[in-house]
Amino acid sequence: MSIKPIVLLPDSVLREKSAPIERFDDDLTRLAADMTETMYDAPGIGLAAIQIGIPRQMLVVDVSKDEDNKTPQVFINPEIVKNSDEMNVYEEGCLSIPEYYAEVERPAAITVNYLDLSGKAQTIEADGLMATCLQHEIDHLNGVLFIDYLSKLKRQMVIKKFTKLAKQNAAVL
Ligand code: K2U
Ligand code: ZN
Repeated sequence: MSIKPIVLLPDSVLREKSAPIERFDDDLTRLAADMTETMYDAPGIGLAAIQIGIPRQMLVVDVSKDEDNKTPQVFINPEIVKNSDEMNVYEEGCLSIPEYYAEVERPAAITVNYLDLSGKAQTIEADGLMATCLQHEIDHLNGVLFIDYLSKLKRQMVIKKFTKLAKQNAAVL
């Protein structure tokens, strides 16, 4: 297992659409382990493979918040098949857009079909923080970021700020 660098805005990699996973082998298991370790190190409660530069439809989530009882879950080729009419607003952040938070409205409850690490079909009914996190991560697999739900002005401000930061970091290296 190893901790991988997290891709940051404005890297265009974050806008790529991730490909479905078809091979369930040791490499996939290793990728899930690296993603899980990277997520805990950040720290975060979710991570999509694209955030470590790999455009494949895999995400890891752990909303347990219990340091001593970690329950990481792996979702492969996830598909939202049901959304509640009820909506929920949550102040979201993103490991690829560090230290920027904004309120995002999303369906409060969802049903997701996915494959587990052994390739077995699974279904989860999620609400609360799990529903928000899964929607945030599945957005990543489609090249969508939570800032895309903000006003054009706010989104442009955030992109400008992180573009400036990236240029300053490049100048130092
Ligand atoms: O995809 C990511 O960047 C991981 C996010 C997932 C997330 C975003 C918004 C709401 C829920 C989950 C990170 O975990 S951001 C850090 C964080 C931690 C706890 C609650 C909210 C955000
Ligand atoms: Zn994110």
